[in-house]
Amino acid sequence: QFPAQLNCATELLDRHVAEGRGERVCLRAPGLSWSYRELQDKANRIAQVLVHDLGLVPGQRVLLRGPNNPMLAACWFGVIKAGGIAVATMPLLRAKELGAIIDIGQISHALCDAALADELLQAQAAHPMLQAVRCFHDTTSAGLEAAMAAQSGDWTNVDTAADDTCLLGFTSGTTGVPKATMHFHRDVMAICACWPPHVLRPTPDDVFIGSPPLAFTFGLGGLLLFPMAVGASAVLLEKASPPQLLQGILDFGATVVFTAPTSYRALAMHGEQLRGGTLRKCVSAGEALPAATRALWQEATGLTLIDGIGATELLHIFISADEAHARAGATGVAVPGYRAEVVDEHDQPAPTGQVGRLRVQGPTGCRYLNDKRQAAYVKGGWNYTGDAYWQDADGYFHYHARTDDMIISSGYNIAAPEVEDALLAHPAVAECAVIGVPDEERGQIVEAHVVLRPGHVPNDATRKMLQDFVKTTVAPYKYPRSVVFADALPRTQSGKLQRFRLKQA
Ligand code: 3SK
Repeated sequence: QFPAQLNCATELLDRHVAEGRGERVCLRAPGLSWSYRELQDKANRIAQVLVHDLGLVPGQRVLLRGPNNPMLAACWFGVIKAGGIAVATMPLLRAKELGAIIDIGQISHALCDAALADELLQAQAAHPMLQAVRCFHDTTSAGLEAAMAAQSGDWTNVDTAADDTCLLGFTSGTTGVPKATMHFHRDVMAICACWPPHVLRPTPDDVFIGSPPLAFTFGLGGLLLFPMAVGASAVLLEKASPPQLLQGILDFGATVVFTAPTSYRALAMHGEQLRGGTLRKCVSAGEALPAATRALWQEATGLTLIDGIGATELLHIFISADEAHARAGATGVAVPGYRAEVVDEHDQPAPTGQVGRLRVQGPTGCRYLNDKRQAAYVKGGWNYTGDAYWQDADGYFHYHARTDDMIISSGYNIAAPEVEDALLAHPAVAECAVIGVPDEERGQIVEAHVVLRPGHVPNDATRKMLQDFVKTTVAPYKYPRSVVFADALPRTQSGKLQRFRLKQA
Protein backbone atom coordinates (compact mmCIF):
# COMPACT_ATOMS: atom_id res chain seq x y z
CA GLN A 1 0.00 0.00 0.00
CA PHE A 2 1.34 3.42 -0.95
CA PRO A 3 0.12 6.88 0.08
CA ALA A 4 -2.16 8.65 -2.39
CA GLN A 5 0.52 11.27 -3.08
CA LEU A 6 3.88 9.79 -4.01
CA ASN A 7 6.91 10.86 -6.04
CA CYS A 8 9.30 7.95 -6.52
CA ALA A 9 12.32 10.31 -6.73
CA THR A 10 11.61 11.42 -3.16
CA GLU A 11 11.65 7.79 -2.00
CA LEU A 12 14.64 6.55 -3.98
CA LEU A 13 16.90 9.59 -3.88
CA ASP A 14 15.96 12.40 -1.50
CA ARG A 15 15.12 10.07 1.41
CA HIS A 16 18.77 8.99 1.69
CA VAL A 17 19.96 12.57 1.94
CA ALA A 18 17.20 13.49 4.40
CA GLU A 19 18.08 10.49 6.58
CA GLY A 20 21.82 11.27 6.72
CA ARG A 21 23.14 8.99 3.99
CA GLY A 22 23.87 11.78 1.52
CA GLU A 23 27.63 11.17 1.47
CA ARG A 24 27.35 7.50 0.54
CA VAL A 25 28.48 6.63 -2.97
CA CYS A 26 25.49 6.33 -5.30
CA LEU A 27 26.73 6.20 -8.89
CA ARG A 28 30.12 5.34 -10.35
CA ALA A 29 31.59 5.24 -13.82
CA PRO A 30 35.19 5.07 -15.03
CA GLY A 31 36.90 8.15 -13.51
CA LEU A 32 33.77 9.38 -11.70
CA SER A 33 31.94 8.86 -8.42
CA TRP A 34 28.82 10.70 -7.22
CA SER A 35 27.33 10.58 -3.73
CA TYR A 36 23.57 10.56 -3.16
CA ARG A 37 23.85 14.26 -2.33
CA GLU A 38 25.65 15.01 -5.62
CA LEU A 39 23.08 13.10 -7.65
CA GLN A 40 20.30 14.97 -5.84
CA ASP A 41 21.96 18.31 -6.54
CA LYS A 42 22.24 17.55 -10.27
CA ALA A 43 18.71 16.15 -10.56
CA ASN A 44 17.31 19.23 -8.76
CA ARG A 45 19.06 21.53 -11.20
CA ILE A 46 17.85 19.51 -14.19
CA ALA A 47 14.26 19.66 -12.86
CA GLN A 48 14.56 23.44 -12.76
CA VAL A 49 16.05 23.69 -16.24
CA LEU A 50 13.09 21.66 -17.51
CA VAL A 51 10.49 23.75 -15.68
CA HIS A 52 11.96 27.27 -15.70
CA ASP A 53 13.93 27.29 -18.97
CA LEU A 54 12.07 24.78 -21.11
CA GLY A 55 8.53 25.31 -19.84
CA LEU A 56 7.85 21.68 -18.89
CA VAL A 57 4.53 21.17 -17.12
CA PRO A 58 3.72 18.04 -15.07
CA GLY A 59 2.55 15.17 -17.22
CA GLN A 60 4.61 16.14 -20.28
CA ARG A 61 6.89 13.49 -21.71
CA VAL A 62 10.65 13.87 -21.87
CA LEU A 63 12.67 11.65 -24.16
CA LEU A 64 16.02 10.62 -22.70
CA ARG A 65 18.82 9.46 -24.97
CA GLY A 66 22.29 8.31 -24.03
CA PRO A 67 24.41 5.33 -23.14
CA ASN A 68 24.33 4.25 -19.49
CA ASN A 69 26.12 6.97 -17.53
CA PRO A 70 25.50 9.05 -14.38
CA MET A 71 24.24 12.10 -16.32
CA LEU A 72 21.57 9.98 -17.99
CA ALA A 73 20.53 8.79 -14.52
CA ALA A 74 20.48 12.39 -13.22
CA CYS A 75 18.24 13.37 -16.15
CA TRP A 76 15.88 10.49 -15.33
CA PHE A 77 15.50 11.75 -11.77
CA GLY A 78 15.31 15.39 -12.93
CA VAL A 79 12.30 14.55 -15.11
CA ILE A 80 10.55 12.65 -12.31
CA LYS A 81 11.24 15.41 -9.81
CA ALA A 82 9.68 17.93 -12.21
CA GLY A 83 6.53 15.78 -12.45
CA GLY A 84 7.34 14.82 -16.05
CA ILE A 85 7.24 11.39 -17.66
CA ALA A 86 10.62 9.85 -18.45
CA VAL A 87 10.87 8.09 -21.81
CA ALA A 88 14.31 6.52 -21.91
CA THR A 89 15.27 5.29 -25.38
CA MET A 90 17.75 2.70 -26.60
CA PRO A 91 21.04 4.41 -27.48
CA LEU A 92 21.38 2.79 -30.89
CA LEU A 93 18.03 3.97 -32.26
CA ARG A 94 18.13 5.90 -35.52
CA ALA A 95 16.16 9.02 -36.50
CA LYS A 96 13.27 7.06 -38.01
CA GLU A 97 12.81 4.95 -34.89
CA LEU A 98 13.10 8.00 -32.64
CA GLY A 99 10.48 9.70 -34.80
CA ALA A 100 8.06 6.83 -34.16
CA ILE A 101 8.64 7.18 -30.41
CA ILE A 102 8.08 10.95 -30.57
CA ASP A 103 4.78 10.35 -32.38
CA ILE A 104 3.50 7.50 -30.26
CA GLY A 105 4.69 9.03 -26.98
CA GLN A 106 3.65 12.61 -27.90
CA ILE A 107 7.05 13.79 -26.74
CA SER A 108 7.53 17.51 -26.12
CA HIS A 109 11.05 17.66 -24.58
CA ALA A 110 14.30 15.73 -24.82
CA LEU A 111 17.57 15.49 -22.90
CA CYS A 112 20.28 13.84 -24.96
CA ASP A 113 23.93 12.89 -24.59
CA ALA A 114 25.80 15.16 -27.03
CA ALA A 115 27.54 12.09 -28.45
CA LEU A 116 24.19 10.82 -29.75
CA ALA A 117 22.54 14.11 -30.74
CA ASP A 118 22.67 13.82 -34.54
CA GLU A 119 19.93 11.24 -35.01
CA LEU A 120 17.67 12.96 -32.46
CA LEU A 121 18.05 16.34 -34.16
CA GLN A 122 17.18 14.71 -37.49
CA ALA A 123 14.09 13.22 -35.87
CA GLN A 124 13.18 16.60 -34.37
CA ALA A 125 13.35 18.23 -37.81
CA ALA A 126 10.67 15.81 -39.00
CA HIS A 127 8.63 15.93 -35.77
CA PRO A 128 8.22 19.55 -34.62
CA MET A 129 6.03 18.34 -31.75
CA LEU A 130 9.40 17.85 -30.02
CA GLN A 131 9.78 21.48 -28.94
CA ALA A 132 12.95 21.48 -26.88
CA VAL A 133 16.16 19.44 -26.93
CA ARG A 134 19.04 20.02 -24.49
CA CYS A 135 22.28 18.08 -24.73
CA PHE A 136 24.40 16.96 -21.78
CA HIS A 137 28.14 16.28 -21.89
CA ASP A 138 28.09 19.47 -23.93
CA THR A 139 30.64 22.08 -22.86
CA THR A 140 29.12 24.95 -24.86
CA SER A 141 26.94 27.68 -23.38
CA ALA A 142 23.93 26.01 -25.03
CA GLY A 143 24.49 22.74 -23.21
CA LEU A 144 22.53 21.32 -20.28
CA GLU A 145 25.46 21.72 -17.87
CA ALA A 146 25.60 25.49 -18.49
CA ALA A 147 21.87 25.75 -17.88
CA MET A 148 22.21 23.67 -14.70
CA ALA A 149 24.94 25.98 -13.40
CA ALA A 150 22.48 28.87 -13.53
CA GLN A 151 19.99 27.04 -11.26
CA SER A 152 20.23 26.24 -7.56
CA GLY A 153 20.55 22.79 -6.02
CA ASP A 154 17.34 23.30 -4.05
CA TRP A 155 14.07 22.02 -5.41
CA THR A 156 10.84 20.67 -4.00
CA ASN A 157 9.60 17.74 -6.05
CA VAL A 158 6.27 18.10 -7.80
CA ASP A 159 3.59 16.60 -5.55
CA THR A 160 2.56 13.79 -7.87
CA ALA A 161 -0.16 11.22 -7.18
CA ALA A 162 0.90 7.61 -6.71
CA ASP A 163 -1.19 6.87 -9.81
CA ASP A 164 0.42 9.52 -12.01
CA THR A 165 2.43 8.08 -14.87
CA CYS A 166 6.14 8.60 -14.34
CA LEU A 167 7.64 6.56 -17.18
CA LEU A 168 6.85 5.15 -20.58
CA GLY A 169 8.65 1.93 -21.40
CA PHE A 170 8.87 1.29 -25.11
CA THR A 171 8.91 -2.25 -26.37
CA SER A 172 9.23 -3.45 -29.90
CA GLY A 173 8.53 -6.94 -28.60
CA THR A 174 9.77 -9.53 -31.00
CA THR A 175 7.75 -8.20 -33.92
CA GLY A 176 9.31 -4.79 -34.36
CA VAL A 177 6.18 -2.57 -34.06
CA PRO A 178 6.74 -0.29 -31.01
CA LYS A 179 4.28 0.09 -28.15
CA ALA A 180 4.54 2.33 -25.11
CA THR A 181 3.70 0.93 -21.68
CA MET A 182 2.71 3.42 -18.98
CA HIS A 183 3.94 2.97 -15.42
CA PHE A 184 3.01 4.95 -12.32
CA HIS A 185 5.11 6.22 -9.40
CA ARG A 186 3.63 3.41 -7.29
CA ASP A 187 4.68 0.82 -9.89
CA VAL A 188 8.30 1.90 -9.50
CA MET A 189 8.07 1.52 -5.74
CA ALA A 190 6.19 -1.80 -6.09
CA ILE A 191 8.95 -3.44 -8.13
CA CYS A 192 11.49 -2.29 -5.53
CA ALA A 193 9.34 -3.91 -2.81
CA CYS A 194 8.74 -7.28 -4.52
CA TRP A 195 11.64 -9.05 -6.26
CA PRO A 196 14.71 -7.41 -4.66
CA PRO A 197 13.96 -8.04 -0.96
CA HIS A 198 12.57 -11.53 -1.56
CA VAL A 199 14.94 -12.91 -4.18
CA LEU A 200 18.03 -10.73 -4.66
CA ARG A 201 18.33 -9.52 -1.06
CA PRO A 202 20.82 -6.69 -1.71
CA THR A 203 22.56 -4.78 1.10
CA PRO A 204 23.64 -1.12 1.26
CA ASP A 205 27.24 -2.29 0.70
CA ASP A 206 26.50 -3.93 -2.64
CA VAL A 207 28.03 -2.59 -5.84
CA PHE A 208 25.73 -3.24 -8.82
CA ILE A 209 26.94 -3.48 -12.41
CA GLY A 210 25.57 -4.84 -15.66
CA SER A 211 24.91 -4.51 -19.34
CA PRO A 212 21.22 -3.74 -19.98
CA PRO A 213 20.54 -0.13 -21.01
CA LEU A 214 18.58 2.03 -18.57
CA ALA A 215 16.07 2.31 -21.42
CA PHE A 216 15.23 -1.38 -20.90
CA THR A 217 13.31 -1.75 -17.65
CA PHE A 218 15.54 -4.73 -16.77
CA GLY A 219 18.46 -2.25 -16.68
CA LEU A 220 16.48 0.59 -15.09
CA GLY A 221 15.56 -1.66 -12.16
CA GLY A 222 18.82 -3.56 -11.88
CA LEU A 223 21.23 -0.66 -12.34
CA LEU A 224 19.37 2.31 -10.85
CA LEU A 225 16.16 1.66 -8.89
CA PHE A 226 17.13 -1.47 -6.94
CA PRO A 227 20.55 -0.27 -5.77
CA MET A 228 19.09 3.09 -4.77
CA ALA A 229 16.14 1.51 -2.95
CA VAL A 230 18.63 0.09 -0.42
CA GLY A 231 21.18 2.93 -0.48
CA ALA A 232 23.76 0.84 -2.38
CA SER A 233 25.89 1.98 -5.33
CA ALA A 234 25.78 1.23 -9.04
CA VAL A 235 28.44 1.31 -11.74
CA LEU A 236 27.15 2.61 -15.07
CA LEU A 237 29.19 1.49 -18.07
CA GLU A 238 28.66 3.15 -21.44
CA LYS A 239 29.88 0.02 -23.16
CA ALA A 240 29.24 -3.29 -21.50
CA SER A 241 30.08 -6.04 -23.96
CA PRO A 242 31.48 -9.08 -22.12
CA PRO A 243 35.16 -7.96 -22.02
CA GLN A 244 34.19 -4.50 -20.77
CA LEU A 245 31.76 -5.92 -18.24
CA LEU A 246 34.43 -8.32 -16.95
CA GLN A 247 36.89 -5.44 -16.58
CA GLY A 248 34.23 -3.36 -14.82
CA ILE A 249 33.47 -6.14 -12.33
CA LEU A 250 37.18 -6.45 -11.51
CA ASP A 251 37.97 -2.70 -11.44
CA PHE A 252 34.99 -1.67 -9.29
CA GLY A 253 34.78 -4.77 -7.10
CA ALA A 254 31.19 -5.33 -8.21
CA THR A 255 29.11 -7.67 -6.06
CA VAL A 256 25.88 -7.89 -8.10
CA VAL A 257 25.73 -8.27 -11.88
CA PHE A 258 22.73 -8.05 -14.21
CA THR A 259 23.15 -9.36 -17.72
CA ALA A 260 21.67 -11.74 -20.29
CA PRO A 261 22.42 -15.43 -20.90
CA THR A 262 24.55 -14.76 -24.00
CA SER A 263 26.77 -12.48 -21.96
CA TYR A 264 27.13 -15.11 -19.19
CA ARG A 265 28.24 -17.64 -21.79
CA ALA A 266 30.99 -15.28 -22.97
CA LEU A 267 32.01 -14.25 -19.41
CA ALA A 268 32.22 -17.91 -18.39
CA MET A 269 35.28 -18.26 -20.63
CA HIS A 270 37.06 -16.03 -18.05
CA GLY A 271 35.52 -17.68 -15.01
CA GLU A 272 38.89 -18.10 -13.28
CA GLN A 273 39.11 -14.29 -12.94
CA LEU A 274 35.75 -14.15 -11.17
CA ARG A 275 35.90 -17.27 -9.00
CA GLY A 276 36.50 -16.33 -5.38
CA GLY A 277 36.26 -12.59 -6.21
CA THR A 278 33.82 -9.89 -5.13
CA LEU A 279 30.86 -11.06 -7.18
CA ARG A 280 28.14 -12.73 -5.09
CA LYS A 281 24.87 -12.33 -7.05
CA CYS A 282 24.44 -12.91 -10.78
CA VAL A 283 21.05 -12.15 -12.33
CA SER A 284 20.00 -13.45 -15.73
CA ALA A 285 16.93 -12.13 -17.56
CA GLY A 286 15.96 -10.63 -20.87
CA GLU A 287 15.65 -14.01 -22.53
CA ALA A 288 15.27 -17.62 -21.47
CA LEU A 289 18.27 -19.08 -19.67
CA PRO A 290 19.42 -22.31 -21.35
CA ALA A 291 20.18 -25.06 -18.82
CA ALA A 292 23.60 -25.42 -20.50
CA THR A 293 24.42 -21.78 -19.74
CA ARG A 294 23.41 -22.14 -16.09
CA ALA A 295 25.69 -25.19 -15.77
CA LEU A 296 28.56 -23.51 -17.63
CA TRP A 297 28.46 -20.46 -15.34
CA GLN A 298 28.25 -22.55 -12.18
CA GLU A 299 31.23 -24.64 -13.25
CA ALA A 300 33.30 -21.66 -14.40
CA THR A 301 32.72 -19.38 -11.39
CA GLY A 302 31.20 -21.45 -8.60
CA LEU A 303 28.26 -18.98 -8.58
CA THR A 304 24.60 -19.91 -9.04
CA LEU A 305 22.66 -17.78 -11.51
CA ILE A 306 19.45 -16.11 -10.32
CA ASP A 307 17.15 -16.50 -13.30
CA GLY A 308 14.03 -14.40 -13.83
CA ILE A 309 11.42 -13.53 -16.38
CA GLY A 310 10.01 -10.05 -16.55
CA ALA A 311 8.38 -7.88 -19.15
CA THR A 312 8.38 -4.22 -20.01
CA GLU A 313 4.60 -4.49 -19.66
CA LEU A 314 4.93 -5.54 -16.01
CA LEU A 315 8.00 -3.33 -15.48
CA HIS A 316 10.26 -6.00 -13.99
CA ILE A 317 10.71 -9.62 -12.92
CA PHE A 318 7.63 -11.60 -11.78
CA ILE A 319 8.90 -15.21 -11.78
CA SER A 320 12.30 -16.05 -10.33
CA ALA A 321 14.21 -18.13 -7.78
CA ASP A 322 17.09 -17.25 -5.50
CA GLU A 323 20.31 -19.28 -5.49
CA ALA A 324 19.07 -21.66 -2.80
CA HIS A 325 15.92 -22.49 -4.75
CA ALA A 326 17.30 -22.40 -8.31
CA ARG A 327 16.49 -25.48 -10.40
CA ALA A 328 18.13 -26.42 -13.67
CA GLY A 329 15.67 -25.82 -16.48
CA ALA A 330 13.17 -23.84 -14.36
CA THR A 331 12.79 -20.05 -14.20
CA GLY A 332 11.44 -20.23 -10.63
CA VAL A 333 8.16 -19.45 -8.88
CA ALA A 334 5.94 -16.36 -8.75
CA VAL A 335 7.70 -13.48 -7.01
CA PRO A 336 5.92 -12.58 -3.74
CA GLY A 337 3.23 -10.03 -4.60
CA TYR A 338 2.54 -11.66 -8.01
CA ARG A 339 0.39 -14.62 -9.05
CA ALA A 340 1.21 -16.65 -12.12
CA GLU A 341 -0.70 -19.44 -13.85
CA VAL A 342 -0.34 -21.65 -16.89
CA VAL A 343 -3.65 -21.92 -18.74
CA ASP A 344 -4.96 -23.97 -21.64
CA GLU A 345 -6.72 -22.70 -24.76
CA HIS A 346 -9.95 -22.25 -22.73
CA ASP A 347 -8.17 -20.15 -20.09
CA GLN A 348 -8.46 -23.02 -17.59
CA PRO A 349 -5.46 -23.88 -15.39
CA ALA A 350 -3.36 -26.44 -17.30
CA PRO A 351 -2.55 -29.73 -15.53
CA THR A 352 0.94 -30.16 -14.06
CA GLY A 353 3.44 -30.79 -16.83
CA GLN A 354 1.23 -29.51 -19.63
CA VAL A 355 2.44 -26.59 -21.70
CA GLY A 356 0.09 -23.61 -21.84
CA ARG A 357 0.03 -19.81 -21.90
CA LEU A 358 1.51 -17.93 -18.97
CA ARG A 359 -0.66 -15.29 -17.31
CA VAL A 360 0.33 -13.01 -14.45
CA GLN A 361 -1.34 -10.66 -11.95
CA GLY A 362 0.32 -8.36 -9.48
CA PRO A 363 0.94 -4.84 -8.28
CA THR A 364 2.20 -3.85 -11.74
CA GLY A 365 0.54 -4.54 -15.05
CA CYS A 366 0.26 -3.61 -18.68
CA ARG A 367 -1.23 -0.28 -19.74
CA TYR A 368 -0.36 0.31 -23.37
CA LEU A 369 -0.65 3.92 -24.43
CA ASN A 370 -3.41 4.16 -27.01
CA ASP A 371 -2.77 0.73 -28.53
CA LYS A 372 -5.37 -1.88 -29.46
CA ARG A 373 -2.96 -4.66 -28.51
CA GLN A 374 -3.98 -3.94 -24.89
CA ALA A 375 -7.06 -6.13 -25.39
CA ALA A 376 -4.91 -9.17 -26.19
CA TYR A 377 -2.40 -8.55 -23.39
CA VAL A 378 -4.81 -7.93 -20.50
CA LYS A 379 -7.90 -10.12 -20.15
CA GLY A 380 -10.00 -10.52 -17.01
CA GLY A 381 -7.38 -8.75 -14.94
CA TRP A 382 -4.60 -11.13 -16.09
CA ASN A 383 -1.55 -10.15 -18.15
CA TYR A 384 -0.93 -12.68 -20.95
CA THR A 385 2.80 -12.38 -21.48
CA GLY A 386 3.06 -14.29 -24.76
CA ASP A 387 5.18 -17.04 -23.20
CA ALA A 388 4.44 -20.75 -23.23
CA TYR A 389 5.34 -22.36 -19.88
CA TRP A 390 4.61 -25.52 -17.89
CA GLN A 391 4.59 -26.05 -14.14
CA ASP A 392 6.13 -29.00 -12.34
CA ALA A 393 4.67 -30.76 -9.31
CA ASP A 394 6.45 -28.35 -6.96
CA GLY A 395 4.95 -25.32 -8.69
CA TYR A 396 8.14 -24.27 -10.51
CA PHE A 397 7.58 -22.60 -13.88
CA HIS A 398 9.54 -24.02 -16.82
CA TYR A 399 9.95 -21.94 -19.96
CA HIS A 400 8.90 -23.66 -23.14
CA ALA A 401 8.83 -20.99 -25.87
CA ARG A 402 7.36 -17.69 -26.85
CA THR A 403 3.86 -18.58 -27.98
CA ASP A 404 4.91 -17.50 -31.45
CA ASP A 405 8.14 -19.54 -31.38
CA MET A 406 6.41 -22.88 -31.82
CA ILE A 407 7.34 -24.78 -34.96
CA ILE A 408 4.85 -27.31 -36.31
CA SER A 409 6.63 -29.84 -38.51
CA SER A 410 4.88 -32.95 -39.81
CA GLY A 411 2.32 -32.49 -37.02
CA TYR A 412 4.96 -32.34 -34.29
CA ASN A 413 5.01 -29.27 -32.00
CA ILE A 414 8.63 -28.24 -31.63
CA ALA A 415 9.71 -25.41 -29.34
CA ALA A 416 12.54 -23.38 -30.86
CA PRO A 417 14.31 -22.81 -27.48
CA GLU A 418 14.50 -26.54 -26.84
CA VAL A 419 16.44 -27.12 -30.06
CA GLU A 420 18.59 -24.06 -29.25
CA ASP A 421 19.39 -25.56 -25.83
CA ALA A 422 20.44 -28.80 -27.50
CA LEU A 423 22.72 -26.99 -29.95
CA LEU A 424 24.23 -24.74 -27.26
CA ALA A 425 25.41 -27.82 -25.39
CA HIS A 426 27.85 -28.50 -28.27
CA PRO A 427 31.28 -26.90 -27.73
CA ALA A 428 31.44 -25.66 -31.34
CA VAL A 429 28.35 -23.44 -30.88
CA ALA A 430 28.78 -19.88 -29.60
CA GLU A 431 25.22 -18.71 -30.28
CA CYS A 432 22.24 -20.01 -32.16
CA ALA A 433 18.65 -19.24 -33.07
CA VAL A 434 16.08 -21.70 -34.31
CA ILE A 435 13.08 -20.86 -36.50
CA GLY A 436 10.51 -22.70 -38.56
CA VAL A 437 10.68 -22.22 -42.32
CA PRO A 438 7.95 -23.23 -44.79
CA ASP A 439 8.32 -26.68 -46.31
CA GLU A 440 5.98 -28.26 -48.86
CA GLU A 441 6.18 -31.74 -47.44
CA ARG A 442 6.27 -31.05 -43.69
CA GLY A 443 4.48 -27.69 -43.42
CA GLN A 444 7.54 -26.29 -41.66
CA ILE A 445 11.03 -27.55 -40.99
CA VAL A 446 13.40 -26.61 -38.19
CA GLU A 447 16.16 -24.25 -39.30
CA ALA A 448 19.08 -23.38 -37.02
CA HIS A 449 21.16 -20.24 -37.47
CA VAL A 450 24.48 -20.94 -35.81
CA VAL A 451 27.44 -18.74 -34.85
CA LEU A 452 30.45 -21.03 -34.44
CA ARG A 453 33.18 -20.62 -31.84
CA PRO A 454 36.62 -19.71 -33.22
CA GLY A 455 38.45 -22.71 -34.68
CA HIS A 456 35.34 -24.38 -36.15
CA VAL A 457 34.73 -24.38 -39.88
CA PRO A 458 31.28 -23.66 -41.33
CA ASN A 459 31.04 -26.59 -43.73
CA ASP A 460 28.93 -29.69 -44.41
CA ALA A 461 30.91 -31.82 -41.96
CA THR A 462 30.23 -29.35 -39.12
CA ARG A 463 26.57 -29.14 -40.17
CA LYS A 464 26.22 -32.93 -40.02
CA MET A 465 28.09 -33.08 -36.72
CA LEU A 466 25.62 -30.61 -35.16
CA GLN A 467 22.57 -32.34 -36.60
CA ASP A 468 23.74 -35.71 -35.26
CA PHE A 469 24.49 -34.14 -31.89
CA VAL A 470 20.97 -32.72 -31.54
CA LYS A 471 19.49 -36.12 -32.43
CA THR A 472 21.37 -37.66 -29.53
CA THR A 473 19.95 -35.25 -26.92
CA VAL A 474 16.35 -34.51 -28.01
CA ALA A 475 13.74 -36.45 -30.00
CA PRO A 476 15.22 -36.91 -33.47
CA TYR A 477 12.20 -35.27 -35.19
CA LYS A 478 13.35 -31.98 -33.62
CA TYR A 479 16.76 -31.90 -35.28
CA PRO A 480 17.42 -28.91 -37.56
CA ARG A 481 17.06 -30.13 -41.13
CA SER A 482 18.56 -26.84 -42.23
CA VAL A 483 21.65 -25.31 -40.58
CA VAL A 484 22.72 -21.82 -41.66
CA PHE A 485 26.07 -20.49 -40.43
CA ALA A 486 26.16 -16.80 -39.48
CA ASP A 487 28.69 -14.30 -38.11
CA ALA A 488 26.14 -12.80 -35.69
CA LEU A 489 22.44 -13.07 -34.82
CA PRO A 490 19.90 -10.23 -35.07
CA ARG A 491 19.09 -8.92 -31.59
CA THR A 492 17.12 -6.01 -30.19
CA GLN A 493 19.14 -3.36 -28.41
CA SER A 494 18.16 -4.97 -25.15
CA GLY A 495 19.74 -8.21 -26.37
CA LYS A 496 16.59 -10.15 -27.20
CA LEU A 497 16.85 -12.44 -30.16
CA GLN A 498 14.76 -11.25 -33.11
CA ARG A 499 13.67 -14.52 -34.63
CA PHE A 500 11.19 -12.63 -36.84
CA ARG A 501 14.12 -11.05 -38.70
CA LEU A 502 15.54 -14.46 -39.48
CA LYS A 503 12.09 -15.53 -40.66
CA GLN A 504 11.87 -12.49 -42.95
CA ALA A 505 15.35 -13.06 -44.45
O1 3SK B 1 12.73 -9.66 -20.57
C1 3SK B 1 12.73 -9.77 -19.36
O2 3SK B 1 12.81 -10.88 -18.87
C2 3SK B 1 12.65 -8.56 -18.45
C3 3SK B 1 13.15 -8.69 -17.22
C4 3SK B 1 13.10 -7.67 -16.35
C5 3SK B 1 12.55 -6.50 -16.68
C6 3SK B 1 12.05 -6.34 -17.91
C7 3SK B 1 12.10 -7.37 -18.81
C8 3SK B 1 11.54 -7.13 -20.16
